[in-house]
Formats: sequence, C-alpha cells, structure tokens
Amino acid sequence: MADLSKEQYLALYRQMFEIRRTEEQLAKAHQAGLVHGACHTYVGEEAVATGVCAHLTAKDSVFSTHRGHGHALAKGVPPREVMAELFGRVTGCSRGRGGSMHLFSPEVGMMGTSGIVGPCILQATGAGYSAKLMNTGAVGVAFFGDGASNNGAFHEGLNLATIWDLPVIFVCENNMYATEIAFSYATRNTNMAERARSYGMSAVAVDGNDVLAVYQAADEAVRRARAGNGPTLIEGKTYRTRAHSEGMPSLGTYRTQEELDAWKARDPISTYKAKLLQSGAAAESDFEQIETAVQRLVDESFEFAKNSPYPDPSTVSNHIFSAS
Ligand SMILES: Cc1ncc(C[n+]2csc(CCOP(=O)(O)OP(=O)(O)O)c2C)c(N)n1
Ligand SMILES: [Mg+2]
Repeated sequence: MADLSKEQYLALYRQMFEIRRTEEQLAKAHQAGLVHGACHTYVGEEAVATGVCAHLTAKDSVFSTHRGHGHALAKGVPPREVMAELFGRVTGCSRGRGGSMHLFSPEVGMMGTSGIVGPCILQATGAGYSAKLMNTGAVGVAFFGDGASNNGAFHEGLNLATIWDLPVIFVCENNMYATEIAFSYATRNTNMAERARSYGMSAVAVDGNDVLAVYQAADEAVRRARAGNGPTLIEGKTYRTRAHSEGMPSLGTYRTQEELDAWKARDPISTYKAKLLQSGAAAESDFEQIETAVQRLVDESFEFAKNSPYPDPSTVSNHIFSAS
C-alpha cells in the first residue's frame, strides 16, 4: 500500500464518497424532473478523478467531458454549486446557464465539462503550452473516455504535447464502452498505453478502481510534468455501473448482468474502505464520521440547489459575446 498519512488516506475516501453521494442524489433529482438536460453520472469511476486531482492545485487546469461531475467535485467545486447548475439555478457554478455539460469554475481550475467528445484533450494541451510559455509550473489535465481516443483530437493532442514536452496529463477513463459500443469493436488496438507510447510519450495503465494505484501513477506524472519532462498518459481501467445517461437502461443489450455484478463487486469505494480497515490504517469510527458529514453536506447542498432561484429572465443576454 502507498505510504500516506492517515489524513491522506481518509481524504481520498472522503472525496470518492462525496462524488458517489452527490451523483446518487443527482440521479434521484433527475427522476424527479429537477435536472434540466442530460445527466451522465460518474458512479463506479470515482477513484480516477480522486486519485489524480489529489495532486492538483487551483492553478492547474482540468478539462473534462460529458461525464464530468466527479471531475468538478474532485477539483474543488462544491456539491451545492454542481447541483444548482444541473437544476438551472443562478447559484450554480455557471450561473445556471450551462447545466451538467458546462460546469466551469476557473477559480479552482475547473475549466469546463463538455458534451463534445474529444476537444478537452486539445484544450489541456493548450493549457500545458500556456504553462510552459509563462513558466507557471502548472499542469493541464484532460479527462476523457475510451471513445474519445478514436477521435482526431487524441492524436493531435498527444503528438503536440510530446514533441514540445508540455506539462500535460492525459487521463483516459477506459470504462470499456462508448455509449453502447464496446472499445474492442471500435479499435484494433485496445492497449491505450501502447497507443500513447507510439507517440513517444510516457504512459501507464492502472486499475482505475484502485484509488491508490491512480494516486501513485498521477504522482509520478505530475512530478514529471512540473519538472519539465513532458506529458504522461494514464489509462484507468474502470467501469460505469449506472446507465450511460440517466433515463437509459443500465444494461441494454451491450453488456451482461454478470459483467455488471462483477464490477460492482470491485466497487472502488467499498474495496478501499475494506483495505484501510484490514490494514489498520483507519477505524470504523473514522468512516462513520466521514459518511455522516458527507451525507449532511449533500443533503444541505440539495436543499440549497432546489430552493435557489432561476436566473432573472431580464439577464438572458448577459455573458453573451457580441462583436457589435
Ligand atoms: C464529437 C462527438 N461525437 C459523438 C458524440 C456522441 N456521444 C456522446 S457520449 C459518447 C460516448 C463517449 O464514450 P467515451 O468517450 O468512452 O466516454 P464514456 O461515456 O464512456 O464515459 C458519444 C459517442 C459526441 N457527444 N461528440
Ligand atoms: Mg467509455
């Protein structure tokens, strides 16, 4: 096991638990009609964002996807701002104008989720280029799925970041499917690390359900980037245990109940908790305290979001770029 302090071990647990509870609340809110627009949850994949973002500060930039609630939370956007944003309220991180797929909070370096699959790879490359030019010591981080790796942006971004030794971390969340298309169907080379290495960059594949494995890989990648030694691709092999998007069937015809059950048994949160208990790194009472506090935070965030006003209609044309 990685050599962390008890506080560090528990901070990782707390972050994953906060993402899980927020997502579960959002899924219920979606069923109740409170969420405007699509809602792709991060349930099952929490260890990836948590293990990576533990190494980042507010000056590091994260660019994310349609499945981005977990990235925003792990980067430091409070659950109430995420919930309010999905409910279209003025107190949301994008003032209620963006929703799930436009979560922006530059104050904490959350540079946006996006429904367009792929561009976050190029945006993070741009952030790395900017950090290098300005000599800020910051890193750019792209979170993206296996599906995005078959998009042109992947190849352009990885190549450019490599030849210019940019401080970028490419985090591929390989959950085996793009919507309902298996990764093994969509490419003849499913070895993501090998694909990245073919550009000449460092790459590593880790168990994306093991937060400590992700944490260690990200530690090395962030150090390498900050030292000026170029980008890294981290492939986190993981699985989403809910539907692609809320309202869609969680199984469909593309995956089996057995597969889903097998991954649920490898849940990143409960397996981590069991590991910490077994090793004596933390006690049952530590988890009780964290779980109670997080549940209270999520409940309060939900009430806050639900009771917040919608943006005033008279402000509809604010924040819109106009050349005239
Ligand atoms: C450029 C582009 N092509 C297609 C889509 C439709 N689309 C939305 S989500 C998705 C699947 C993405 O799969 P992946 O990158 O593996 O992420 P996951 O949903 O598995 O987290 C697709 C194809 C899109 N939003 N953008
Ligand atoms: Mg996928």
